[in-house]
Amino acid sequence: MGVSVKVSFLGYPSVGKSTLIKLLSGQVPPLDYKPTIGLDFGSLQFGEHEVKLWDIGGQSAFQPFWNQYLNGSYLVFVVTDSTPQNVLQTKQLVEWLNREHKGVRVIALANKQDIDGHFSAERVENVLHVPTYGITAIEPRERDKLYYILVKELLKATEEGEEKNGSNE
Ligand SMILES: Nc1nc2c(ncn2[C@@H]2O[C@H](COP(=O)(O)OP(=O)(O)O)[C@@H](O)[C@H]2O)c(=O)[nH]1
Ligand SMILES: [Mg+2]
Repeated sequence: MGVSVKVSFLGYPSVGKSTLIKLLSGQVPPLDYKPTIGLDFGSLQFGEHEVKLWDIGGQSAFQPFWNQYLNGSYLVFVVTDSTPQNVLQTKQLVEWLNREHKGVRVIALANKQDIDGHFSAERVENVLHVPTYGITAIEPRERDKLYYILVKELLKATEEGEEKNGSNE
């Protein structure tokens, strides 16, 4: 029987979290911006497993809830819109995650790579110090790319978990 795996998306408003989740879930992302109130969800099948996608608002007003929302995540995608200002803000989210959720695998998505003046994935990675992938969530053709990033990182998270268990024996 398949298991259910939780993957969280954390980031400031309007960086593209909901659009990324819709893209992964195979829905056509709407282009008009509808802010997510509280929490949003998506899901996809991965073999016999279900991957639950949690969309977590990064405004500091919601910060008291992050611990509860992130609890049980197998993987956390931190999303930035790749503008210099947002990349710097997002660094604080990553630092908070590293402090509060030490064990969890954190990956950055440098979204909106189609916009002029964006930071490349490499530049974002140099600021955030976590593995970073460039993506354009409004481009339906990027779905496969995002899907393979997710699969690759889920496998890595599994390997890391097994290594940790092994070293404890
Ligand atoms: N140009 C561009 N716009 C995007 C991209 N991803 C999302 N958007 C737009 O940015 C706005 C906010 O996206 P949304 O997913 O709602 O952000 P959220 O607040 O992080 O959930 C929407 O108008 C999206 O259409 C992208 O890769 N490129
Ligand atoms: Mg949203």
